[in-house]
Amino acid sequence: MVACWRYLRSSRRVLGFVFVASVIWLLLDMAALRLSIGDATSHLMAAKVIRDRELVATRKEKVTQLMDESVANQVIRDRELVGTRQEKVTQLMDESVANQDQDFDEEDEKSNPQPVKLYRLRKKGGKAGNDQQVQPKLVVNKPANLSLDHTPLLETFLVKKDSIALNRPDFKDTIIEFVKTAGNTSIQEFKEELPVKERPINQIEDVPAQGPPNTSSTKEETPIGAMLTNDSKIVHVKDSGSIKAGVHQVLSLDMTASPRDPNGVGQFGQAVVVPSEQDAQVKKRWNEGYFNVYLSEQIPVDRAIPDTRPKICASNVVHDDLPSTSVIFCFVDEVWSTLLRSVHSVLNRSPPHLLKEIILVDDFSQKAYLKDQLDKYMADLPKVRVIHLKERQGLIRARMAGAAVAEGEVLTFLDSHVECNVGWLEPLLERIYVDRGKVACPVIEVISDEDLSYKLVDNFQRGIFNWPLVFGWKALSDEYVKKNYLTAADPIRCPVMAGGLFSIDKTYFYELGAYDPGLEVWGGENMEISFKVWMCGGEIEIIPCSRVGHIFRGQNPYTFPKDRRKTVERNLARVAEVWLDEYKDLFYGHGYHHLLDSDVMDVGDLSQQVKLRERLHCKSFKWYLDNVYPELEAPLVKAEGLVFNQGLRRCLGMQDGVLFFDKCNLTHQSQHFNYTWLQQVRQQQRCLEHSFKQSSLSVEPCNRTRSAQRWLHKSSKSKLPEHLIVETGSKLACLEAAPKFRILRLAPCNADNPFQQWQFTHYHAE
Ligand code: LR7
Ligand code: MN
Repeated sequence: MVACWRYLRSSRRVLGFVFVASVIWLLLDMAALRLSIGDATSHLMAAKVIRDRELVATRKEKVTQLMDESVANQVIRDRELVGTRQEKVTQLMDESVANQDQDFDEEDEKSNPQPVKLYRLRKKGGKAGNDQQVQPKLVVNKPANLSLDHTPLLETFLVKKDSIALNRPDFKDTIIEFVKTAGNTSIQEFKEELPVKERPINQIEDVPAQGPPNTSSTKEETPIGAMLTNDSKIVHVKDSGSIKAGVHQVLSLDMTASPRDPNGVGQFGQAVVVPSEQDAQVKKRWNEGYFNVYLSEQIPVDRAIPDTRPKICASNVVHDDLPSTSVIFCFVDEVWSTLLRSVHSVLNRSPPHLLKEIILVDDFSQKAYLKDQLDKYMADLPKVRVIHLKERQGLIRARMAGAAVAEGEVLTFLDSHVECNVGWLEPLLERIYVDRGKVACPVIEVISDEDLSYKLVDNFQRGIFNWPLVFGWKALSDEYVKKNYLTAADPIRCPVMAGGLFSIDKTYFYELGAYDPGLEVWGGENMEISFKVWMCGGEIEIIPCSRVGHIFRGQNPYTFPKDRRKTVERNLARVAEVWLDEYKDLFYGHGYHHLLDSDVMDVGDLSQQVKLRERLHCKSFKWYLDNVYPELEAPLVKAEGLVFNQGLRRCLGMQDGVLFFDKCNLTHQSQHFNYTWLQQVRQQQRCLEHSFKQSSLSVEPCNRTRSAQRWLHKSSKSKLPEHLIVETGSKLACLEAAPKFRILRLAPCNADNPFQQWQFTHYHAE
């Protein structure tokens, strides 16, 4: 028993030992296992971290990319909205500011008969009130409706607006001092040009003693936008505050506000009826300009005209450091009085600091008064330069001659029989300042060719074209105006411009390759520049707050070196060839087939223009139609689908150049044809051709210049709309399915023969 006990004891010990040992082993094992697991995990973790980091990085990239895009889009939207918001804010302010302004004026007048109200825009870092440090550039007597007040509400808006101005790299140093003298509305002095330095932007400071309340201290960092963080929190994007653009209410300068001769003929733009006994004189001089030249000569060259701007325009704000402009008038044999009235209207109603010069380009006029007499007259006017071209260049190259010598930052082209209205210039320059890719056009108002009255035109008109590239005006629909909350002052995007009156950044004009110098004399250049601007990244806008009157007349009062019609058509064909891609068929198809005949028309070398379009990476004409002018009907073909013969009740087919008839089946590509704008019956690159002489038909490679491939069908001019007709001289023949042999042939046209009647599946246009 004892032995057994001993044995057990010893075996118990052993067991105990074994147990303890295995526990220790187990523990060690677990530790080792844990170590190896930990090891593996850390490897895995490391890999995961790397992957995660990569993921985060790409996500971050994507997020920032998206954010960038959305910010960029926001900036674009903001730019569009600026005008709208600006008007809305100023509209709201309108009354209160006007009242304030009035109060201020009255107070000023009582206490200070001398210039009293100083409002100064300073260089960043300039000290308020330290007048010695600031050299005045321009002293302007404040016109009655010019508010220089600086209200907190306006300030809030300004901060928002600054965010847009930040994009402009080339802010120029501008120090403008406005001095208000009660009752006097003219420009007092043009003191001194300050050297223009490169610097970020102006800071607004007010002169505390007599100036408007200093709002800069109360100005808070107003959010200019908001973004969502990853955890959906809103973060305000704030203006850095370091860069502030100065703005002012648009200058309504008008030197003719109290005209020299208020009783002058046609004064204030009023209609004049010439007494009937002077009819003969009116008639005699009419053809000099194809308007009432006799009456024009009696109207003061600096007459006043009514301020036709929408009411809200006068209180709009624009930047202080707008670019300067060279105004370019090209003319050939322009009437003396209208040319002078054009020039004076610019001098009298443009802020002098923005008007770099007026360039008159005489396109080899034949009238004697446009030589020495003109030079002498203009020599007495400030800033006017006259260039006499040595030979007739035509309007397009004359404009380029003017641009070549222009020194302003912006080119402003005007016809030579216009009258610029109050406040016309700043709104145009403002748009270019906001975005140098914008081409800004004024609203073109009407100066009557008969009574020379200045007529207000409707708002919301935009420049459009119809085929074959015919310019026209079309009002935006009420629905569109309402839907987009358009105010009467909002810029209107135009598919095309009228051509004669617009401002464009000078460097941008040259980046676009200016005008196609191959365009002759007159016409089509408005289409060229419009397509070029839109397709190569710019925009064309009408600015309703800028208004310029233009004498519209029935005929051109100058000669065309070649036939007028042919000149214009050739210019348009150049434009179509360079810019219209496959849509040029619509141009030629709408009555200009003859332009395809190289014997009749030589459009000249287009290689430079084509290269330019490639170099600028301009978008397609399809893009232009989809994005800029979607309202235009522009189906690429007139009709398409199956070609059904009424008599045979079968469809035309074509396979390997062989024509046949078959049961109609839309799924058979061999039965699909197009009826093109060039009147071809076409399947891919093959066209149905006729030989009139031999009364035969064949299938040939399509060639848009071949009249043998033209078939008249569904034409409003034709008495046989269902027929496919060929015309040779005065003879007609019709396409017929010969019932017996089911073949195609040409036969004398017969209105009642169903075998000569054809129907395409879809008609897109007549
Ligand atoms: O060989 C010429 N050389 C010139 O300098 C032929 C003309 N010109 C001058 C001419 O003296 C005038 O000042 O060019 C200017 C324009 O000629 P207009 O006034 O005879 O043209 P328009 O007003 O009948 O025609 C419009 O279309 C033209 C197409 O080439 C030009 O783009 C014009 O500038 C343009 N006018 C306008 O856009 C004003 C509004 C008319 C509308 C709609
Ligand atoms: Mn004109």
